[in-house]
Amino acid sequence: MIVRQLQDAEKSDRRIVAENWESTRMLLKNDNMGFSFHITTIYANTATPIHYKNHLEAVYCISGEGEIETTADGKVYPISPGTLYILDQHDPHILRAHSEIQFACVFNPPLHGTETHDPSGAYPLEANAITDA
Ligand code: 9YT
Repeated sequence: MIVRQLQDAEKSDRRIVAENWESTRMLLKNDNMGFSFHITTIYANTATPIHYKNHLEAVYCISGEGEIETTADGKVYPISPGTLYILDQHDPHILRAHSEIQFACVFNPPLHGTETHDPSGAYPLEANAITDA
């Protein structure tokens, strides 16, 4: 059994800060659960191109407003509290935040911990691991 508190994780190297977002990775590959779990904040008035070629991801909106555009077909889906979007096709997309958005995200395979987007908007499969001290 493992118990972690977001407020503690935010003060550790589990918190990763990028240009348009920050994310606290509360559960990672080295927990051996087969997925990773993150609480992610997308900064207001940003647009982020993302393409998780190596990962499947489900994203649940806790708070905030925005939209997601799937790049292949130009479809736009609104995001509001209660929305879950599921990238089951490794869909390339643009994530737009109209206000600050808080998401809960699950990745399969799990992230190691320190990944940030590469220029194509993907995460590599191998990266440095965060380990609990
Ligand atoms: C919304 C979204 O795609 N979140 C991905 C997870 C987050 N950017 C992270 O932990 O890297």
